[in-house]
Amino acid sequence: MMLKLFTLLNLIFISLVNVQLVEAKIRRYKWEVKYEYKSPDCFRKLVITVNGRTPGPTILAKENDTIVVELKNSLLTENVAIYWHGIRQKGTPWFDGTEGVTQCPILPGETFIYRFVVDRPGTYLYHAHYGMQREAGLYGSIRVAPEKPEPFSYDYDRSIILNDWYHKSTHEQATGLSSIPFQWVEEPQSLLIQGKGKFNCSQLTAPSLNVSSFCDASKPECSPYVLTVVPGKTFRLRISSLTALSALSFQIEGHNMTVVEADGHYVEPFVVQNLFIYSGETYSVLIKADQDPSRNYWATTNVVNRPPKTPPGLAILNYYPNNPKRLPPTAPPPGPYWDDVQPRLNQSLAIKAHQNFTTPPPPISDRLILFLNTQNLVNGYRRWSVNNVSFNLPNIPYLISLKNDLTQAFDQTPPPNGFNLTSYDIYNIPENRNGTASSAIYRLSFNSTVDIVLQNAKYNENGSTSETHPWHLHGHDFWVLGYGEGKFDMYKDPRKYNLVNPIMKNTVPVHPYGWTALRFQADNPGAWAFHCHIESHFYMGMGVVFAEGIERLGKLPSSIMGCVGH
Ligand SMILES: *[C@@H]1O[C@H](CO)[C@@H](O)[C@H](O)[C@H]1NC(C)=O
Ligand SMILES: *[C@@H]1O[C@H](CO)[C@@H](O)[C@H](O)[C@H]1NC(C)=O
Ligand SMILES: *[C@@H]1O[C@H](CO)[C@@H](O)[C@H](O)[C@H]1NC(C)=O
Ligand SMILES: *[C@@H]1O[C@H](CO)[C@@H](O)[C@H](O)[C@H]1NC(C)=O
Ligand SMILES: *[C@@H]1O[C@H](CO)[C@@H](O)[C@H](O)[C@H]1NC(C)=O
Ligand SMILES: *[C@@H]1O[C@H](CO)[C@@H](O)[C@H](O)[C@H]1NC(C)=O
Ligand SMILES: *[C@@H]1O[C@H](CO)[C@@H](O)[C@H](O)[C@H]1NC(C)=O
Ligand SMILES: *[C@@H]1O[C@H](CO)[C@@H](O)[C@H](O)[C@H]1NC(C)=O
Ligand SMILES: *[C@@H]1O[C@H](CO)[C@@H](O)[C@H](O)[C@H]1NC(C)=O
Ligand SMILES: *[C@@H]1O[C@H](CO)[C@@H](O)[C@H](O)[C@H]1NC(C)=O
Ligand SMILES: *[C@@H]1O[C@H](CO)[C@@H](O)[C@H](O)[C@H]1NC(C)=O
Ligand SMILES: [Cu+2]
Repeated sequence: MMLKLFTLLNLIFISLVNVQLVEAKIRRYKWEVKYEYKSPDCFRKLVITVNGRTPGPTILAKENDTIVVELKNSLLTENVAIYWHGIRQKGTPWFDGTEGVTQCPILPGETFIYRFVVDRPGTYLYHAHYGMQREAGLYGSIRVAPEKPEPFSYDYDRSIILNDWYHKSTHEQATGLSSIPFQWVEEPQSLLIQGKGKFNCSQLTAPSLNVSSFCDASKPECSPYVLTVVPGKTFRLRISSLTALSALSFQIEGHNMTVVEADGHYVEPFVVQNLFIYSGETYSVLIKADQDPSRNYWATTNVVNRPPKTPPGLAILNYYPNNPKRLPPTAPPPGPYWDDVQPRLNQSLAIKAHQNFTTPPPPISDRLILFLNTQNLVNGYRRWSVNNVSFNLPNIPYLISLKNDLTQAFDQTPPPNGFNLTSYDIYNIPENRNGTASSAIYRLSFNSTVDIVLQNAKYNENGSTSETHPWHLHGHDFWVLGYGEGKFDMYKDPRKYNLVNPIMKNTVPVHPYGWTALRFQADNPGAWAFHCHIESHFYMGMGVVFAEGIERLGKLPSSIMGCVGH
């Protein structure tokens, strides 16, 4: 009875919160970031929390509100920076939160104030952007309510972040990735749904270990996430992924999902049983609670693209007023076959801008940049590269060195604008795998229209497939002009671009042995990272930086310059 009452109150409370959103214009948050022992998947380890929680608090705002986050770094011996994923930071490029690109790190004990406008409705995220801290647990949701009516309706609104989870610390992982011999992070131990998973503690038995002291499946903390629905009602689920590595599918037993939003843009609705989702993406789906209300159902997430060694993540879709803890009577539905690229490509192709919310791209672009994704050896270290160049962050953040003409701060040679694909075999790795590393950046003419084509290839001698890379752009949304299989043909393929109703996104997958074409307007003065959203890949150099319109920027706030000598 108590549980039922609690659930009902919870539903009422959420409705009240939604109503309250209408008035305030400045939303202030005081956050303290620190390490704490937590057991998100029953295994106890040090995680980074925001105000004691992981995922951190959800930011609820209305279109054009100003968000002010006063962030105290209580990590004791570690820097931090928080990135506002999907927020374009028009006029405030210094509050993007990307350490090394837009700001100096926030030192232990320091308080830093982020202040920015959420100028579009939609589903966004925040997460650490320093080292590999994101996967230590520093992440959460941003939900921006619209001023205008949306092209769909629903009764309740929920945010669910999917994640994968490692038991090793990020420091141990980073050390392995930057060692000779290279030590890969391997597959994650668990999948988390809204911060909750279940690792099988029995796998840890060893005579000398008291496993229950650090892995305890009976902890309420790692009970499955419960999504309570009211029969007959329609729920908007804002599903996002912040995985460190995994590409995921998400499904709800017995319920189809209608996709209505992607990365803050309304989608021409389409129905899926499995939603494929890559790290850095956000979607809204609608589900109707129209199944047998006398039982509960599974919500599951599975690894795709890599041979799954991680068990599925499980949550419970609870039909009110059933007991939310009652397990569904059926076995969780299996995920799609991990190595089947076709349905994933199909989903990518199915995502189009909603007919009433279409902003067509400029018909032609001013510049085409081709990025070939490869794994290289740089002085014997294994690195990810584009066009044979692996990215190194400089000591002084680009925004500061660009604004102050500190030409010594990073490599001034322009990086390669493309790669000769004619002579490159994407299905084999080259005999000479050596590459170089550089901190050079791409300077874009202000307000020019830029096309990017990302080309995938086989990545190492053991990989049977090439890997899906979700590329994420800071400071802009891009139009997704097309996806293709095989090698991009610079003369033929652009004729097939969708220039009519392409979706705009900030994160997009590049499928195995395929290419993805994007277009964006370089209209946001600042320095912006564009990188693979897989945590270890970006750490290994899979990214670039674009700079545009720096001369249009006013004085930079001194708060971002803590690492620069005066
Ligand atoms: C929010 O701000 C943007 C950019 O200034 C503007 O285009 C938009 O119309 C504003 N929205 C509302 C509801 O005022
Ligand atoms: C799209 O716009 C048309 C014309 O204004 C309107 O009739 C229709 O209801 C709209 N569709 C949706 C789904 O909002
Ligand atoms: C947990 O692991 C143990 C030991 O490997 C195994 O016997 C058991 O079947 C596993 N349980 C589940 C639910 O997978
Ligand atoms: C194992 O750890 C649990 C939980 O910390 C504790 O209650 C129990 O006494 C320990 N058992 C032994 C044999 O040390
Ligand atoms: C889900 O969609 C599939 C394919 O369109 C359809 O066969 C199935 O009946 C639908 N299931 C429900 C519960 O609506
Ligand atoms: C993918 O889409 C194509 C064309 O629409 C269709 O023929 C095919 O059956 C789809 N494949 C899958 C696996 O969904
Ligand atoms: C690749 O670089 C290594 C040094 O890291 C060097 O020993 C080797 O000769 C290079 N290979 C080729 C083919 O240039
Ligand atoms: C690309 O490589 C091909 C084959 O090696 C060569 O014929 C062509 O001239 C190269 N193109 C450019 C622009 O260098
Ligand atoms: C990549 O760069 C390395 C080092 O400069 C060079 O040896 C190699 O030939 C380049 N590879 C390709 C495919 O251009
Ligand atoms: C950028 O270019 C577009 C046309 O492509 C124009 O409408 C817009 O005013 C320009 N913006 C700025 C800030 O110059
Ligand atoms: C490929 O596999 C072999 C044998 O397992 C291993 O020694 C080697 O390091 C692997 N190479 C890469 C690039 O993963
Ligand atoms: Cu990647």
